[in-house]
Formats: sequence, structure tokens, C-alpha cells
Amino acid sequence: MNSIKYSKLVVFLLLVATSTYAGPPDREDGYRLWLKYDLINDAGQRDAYARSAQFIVVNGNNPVLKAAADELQIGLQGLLGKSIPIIANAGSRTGGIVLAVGNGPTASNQELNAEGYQISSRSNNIVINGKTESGVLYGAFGLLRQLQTRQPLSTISLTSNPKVRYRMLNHWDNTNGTIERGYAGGTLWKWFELPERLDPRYRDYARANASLGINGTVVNNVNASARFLTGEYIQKIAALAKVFRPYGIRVYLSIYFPAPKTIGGLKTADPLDPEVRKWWADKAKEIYALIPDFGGFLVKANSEGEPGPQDYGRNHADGANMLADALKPYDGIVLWRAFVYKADPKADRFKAAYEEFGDLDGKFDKKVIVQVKNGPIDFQPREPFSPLFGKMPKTPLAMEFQITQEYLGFATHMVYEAPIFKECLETDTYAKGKNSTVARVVDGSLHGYAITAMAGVANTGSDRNWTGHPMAQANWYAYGRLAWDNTLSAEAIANEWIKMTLTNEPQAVKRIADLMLRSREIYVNYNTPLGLSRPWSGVHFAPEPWQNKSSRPDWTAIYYHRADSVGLGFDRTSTGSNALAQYSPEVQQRWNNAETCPLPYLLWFHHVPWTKKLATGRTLWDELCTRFYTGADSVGWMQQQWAQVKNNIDPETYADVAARLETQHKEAIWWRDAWVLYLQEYARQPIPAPYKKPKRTLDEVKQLVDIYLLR
Ligand code: BDP
Repeated sequence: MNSIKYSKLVVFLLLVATSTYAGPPDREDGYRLWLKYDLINDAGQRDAYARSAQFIVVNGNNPVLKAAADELQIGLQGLLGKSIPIIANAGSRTGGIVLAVGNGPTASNQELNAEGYQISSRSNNIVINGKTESGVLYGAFGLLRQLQTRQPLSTISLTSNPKVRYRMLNHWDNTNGTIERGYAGGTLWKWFELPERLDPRYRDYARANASLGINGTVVNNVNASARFLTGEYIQKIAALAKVFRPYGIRVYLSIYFPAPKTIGGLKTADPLDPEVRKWWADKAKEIYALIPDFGGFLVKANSEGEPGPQDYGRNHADGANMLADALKPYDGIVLWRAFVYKADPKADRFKAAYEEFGDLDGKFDKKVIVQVKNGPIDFQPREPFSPLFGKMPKTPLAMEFQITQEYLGFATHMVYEAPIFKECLETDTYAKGKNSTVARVVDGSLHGYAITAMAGVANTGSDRNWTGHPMAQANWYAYGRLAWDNTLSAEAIANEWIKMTLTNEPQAVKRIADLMLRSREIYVNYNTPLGLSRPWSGVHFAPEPWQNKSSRPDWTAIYYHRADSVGLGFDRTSTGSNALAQYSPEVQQRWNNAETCPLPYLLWFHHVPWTKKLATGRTLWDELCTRFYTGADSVGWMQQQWAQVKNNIDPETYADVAARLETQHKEAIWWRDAWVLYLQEYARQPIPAPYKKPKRTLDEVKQLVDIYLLR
């Protein structure tokens, strides 16, 4: 055997030996997420696919390409029930899948950005082409998705580019293993075992993210411990980075702003102090020595008690620019959060971020991107978009969505979040006239931002199925797909996810998609209809609209709903806080008239009399009751809908979701009762027919909340 052939054989055997397909577990446990790759039942379809996938060609030893080839091999083995060889050179063979970096046809190559991919049929092979190895990796997952959703391969011609450069997950994970607002167990990162032991789960985490195009992960909580910046933790994080690297994922750290004091022994953390600046520059050097592709820093500063530059009389730009300076020699960025609000009893929290950041437009270093939550308050079930998106043309803004269901019923309520994300992305800010959507602000196409980013607060945890509620996997999936391409519809994403995860049976796909697509509105109806918001205490589960005591006024429920004997809602027009003035005139016009304001936003902007007739023909009180009651009843509909698909999905997932829906139904009735009984004390009107008055009293509901929240 000549040496070339021999080395090819070795590469081939190595590749075959390292990727294995475990097959479906005896009992479905959700671990495999949407990367299930179960055997395609239809033999004809399998054969058709197999004719186009007889081998996988990958040249060289690049780890990212190897990850792509491995994934194809694992996926095809499962889907087709055949072991597909990986070879270094196809020679004259055809009927295979070729992974190619940068050698696509010139014209189409121009259509690709750095991480985009193209899948096309060329000389009887399927070529996955990318300008970079990461592009090919995303293409490999893109091709598998075609098979998983049963699309034809013979005529395949796909070009796909990510619209946003930094597509990130933000983990709110702590050193002690807990996750702030996490409902799926503890942290995935086993800090005590790192850096020596690498849990196999880290790789599966990376695979799942790469399949969506997520390319960055902030591993720790924004309420950050300075420990993450110690040498010990940097080593642990470097070990994670090594596992993630072949999947195109870079690690980032949330930082504790006064770290130069707390772990550096300096007297100050003033961002303009030369010693402080040197401390950060040295810290960056230390990090990059171990993690050469380190992504950068995420910062929560002068927010909810976290220290920051204002403690030294400096502003957010001073703080962010100092960190940008420290990162100057490297390819890293600073994500500086705009989630700020002062404890001012007279202020409207809605206006706070704009008040602090609006004047700083254009003052940030080129390496800084300001990360803004989708809404002005805090990840509510429905919020208007943050006014900052309409007002920072010279400062790149990153979108921060929350995937974990902090305000969406934790792990017992089924809420498909793509409609929440889409609603925000598709809203027109009118920043530069019509069609200045939030999506176009964020993806940079409106203002030509140099950096573009999207962040999702992760819903993953140590639960075997990653997300607690099996259907919450769809939210991780949907976030990732939208970070890649904000033009995808919530429906298209739901269909993909269902087919990849639950079933390919057309009727069942339709039913489940319907259920998912309606789930958010149903939740809003029994929880925060007509633009109500934040009826919770600190636990953010189960409305407590009566809650009126806290260390700060804007941490009470009454601050938000403003129920009184006249009516309900927060007046944010010129007769009230005038928060609406922070939007473009066209947006103001959409929302500032109580007569024409769309009902989903009504109580966000108006204090409406109980007896006021709304566009539906009902009074405010009757409309509220109608929504609370139909919302809770609709969970019954969700249960029936789910029961219909029993025979189409695995029994474990079926039973798990069915049980959670039962809990959700019980809780939806309880939450409805909490609201209507409380509001009734102000509205002083009966529950309208045909609805029956709650079986419990307000006191009983209050007791129930106390029991649940362990008071
Ligand atoms: C709020 C959460 C809190 C987070 C904060 C944030 O309740 O746990 O620390 O957001 O985003 O929604 O910083």
C-alpha cells in the first residue's frame, strides 16, 4: 500500500472511530434535543437520501471541519441506518457530500459572508461550501435539517448567511452551581471538576448551539462574582473554551466592575485611574494567554445594586471604553448592558435606560456594543419595544431576549417565545422613516453598525432534558434560529423544531404548531392582558397584584398596574409620565390615543376607566374578565390539543407535557382568580356572564401564593 493511500486509510479509520451514533434511548429523555436523527421510517425516502449521501469528503485535519464531518456521519447513520464513510478525496466518485472551504463558484461565493454557507448540487455531489470552516459547519447542520424535515436533496440549492455577527447565549450561572432565574436544575458547568474533567455534556451543548449558529456563550451571571476573573477560574473557563472551539463557539465573561479592588487589591475601580486601566489590560493579557479566541466582557453596571463607573462620578461610556481599551490588542468586544433604573419613587422606570444612555450616543469605543433588553421594563409577557432602539443611530445596539421563562410561568407553563421575539423585531421604530424595524436596527442594516449582536438569556440547566419543560427546548431553538435569520417566521421555526424533535406526521405537526403559536397569547390572557405588566413579587411566579411593599417602589406590583377606583393602567402620555415622548412621532401616534391604541398595549400607556367601552364593544372591566377567563379556559383547549397527538410522539414526552399542562391549567385558574378578585375591589362590578365567579376568596388566593412562595 503506498503511503498516500495508507494515510488516507488512517484518517478514514480515525474519523469512523471517533464518531458514534448511540441510537435512540429505550425511554426518550429529551437529552438529544432536536438532534435526534432517528431512523426515517419511509424506506423509499431513506434510499433517495442515501443515493446522495454515500460518503463524506473532508480534506485536512481542521477541527471545525472534523466536527462538521462527524456530525454528518452521526446524523446520517441515525437517519439512514447506514454507516457513511468519511474520506479525504472523492476522486472520480459521485453521490457524496463534499465539505469545501472557500472554493465555491465565484459568483455565489460573493453572496456569502464569513459564516454563511451554500449547499448546492455540483457534478453529482452535494457541496457544502463556506468561506470559513464555521460556515461549512453551519452548512452541515443545515443539510441535516433538510433530511430531518424531509426536504428533497436532489435539487438542493441553499444559501444562508447569518444576519448578525455575534449570536450569543447569556448564562446567569453562579460559582455555587445555581442559576439565577434558572428552572431546569443547576448549572451545566461543573466548576469543581473543571479544568481537569470535561463532562461529555459540554460537547453536546456545543453541538446543539452550533446547529443553530450560536457562536458565543457568556458562561456566568451578569450579577457577576469577581471570582470568575481569578487565575483558577480562567483555567476552568479555558477548558470549556477548548471543548467549544471546534463548534465555532467563543466564551465570554460577565465581569464584576470593582474587581480591581476586590481581587486586585487596588484602592479604587475608577475607570479613568491609570492603575485600574493597567489592571484590566493585564487581566485581558492573562485571559488571552489561555484563551486566544476569548470573546470579551459582558457588563451589568450601576444596575440593581451592582457597582459601576457612576460610583466614581463617571458614566457608562467611561466604564465601557476602559474595558474596550484593555481588549484593544485582541479580537474581543465589550457588551455593556443598558438595563438600568434608579430607585426614584417619582420616576417612571420605563424611561430610565433612555435617560441614562440617550446622551451617550456616539460616545462609545468601536469595540463596544450596548446590550438592550427588548422592552423598557423587564422581559414581560408583552412589552412595547425599548425606546433606545429608535434613538441610538451612532451606537451599535445588541438585542437581549430572555429565553428562560422568568416571567412566563417557569417550567410548568408552555409558552412558545418566537412570537414574542418576532413581535419586537418586526415593530417599526421609524428611526429613519418607515421600515426602520427593530430587526433592521439590530442587524445593522439601518444604521450600518460596525458590530451586530443578539443575546438570549439561556434556559438550559442540568436537567436531563436541558430545559425542564420539554417544549421549552423550542425556545432555545427559536432564539438561535432568529439570531441567525430574523426574517424566519415563528411558524416556520415551530414546524422545523416539531419535525426534528417530536414527529413528522403532518396532522400532528399542524396541531402542535397551532398549540405552540397560540400559547403566548393564551398566557398573556390569563396573566397580563391588555398591557398589564409585572404583577409579581421578587419570585416572579403567580401574580400578586396586591403586593405594595418592597425596598423600592418599582419592585411592587401596584406601581405597574395603578388600579384605583377610577380605572386601571399606567398613564405614559403627556398627562402622565410622558414616556411616549421617547419614541418617534409615528410611534407616539400609534400608542398615545386611548381610543386608537391597540388593545394589547392599552394599559401600558393609559389609565383607563373601568366603565370605558373598548373597541370590542365591552367595557374595560368586562374585557379584562373575558380575557382572564378565556385565557384560563384555553389551557383546557391546549390539553385537548395535546391529547390528540398522543399516538404520534414518544410516550415519555407525551406524558411529561400532559402532566405539565395539567399543572398549567390549575395555575391559570388560580392566576385568573388572583387578578379578578383583586381588581374587583376597585372596579366594584360583578363578574360578567357567562363567567362564574371564582370559587375562592381573595384571602384564600393570597394564602395560596404564600404557600407556593414559601413565605
Ligand atoms: C431581572 C431579573 C434579575 C436579573 C436582572 C438583569 O429578575 O434576576 O439580574 O433582570 O437582567 O429580570 O440584570
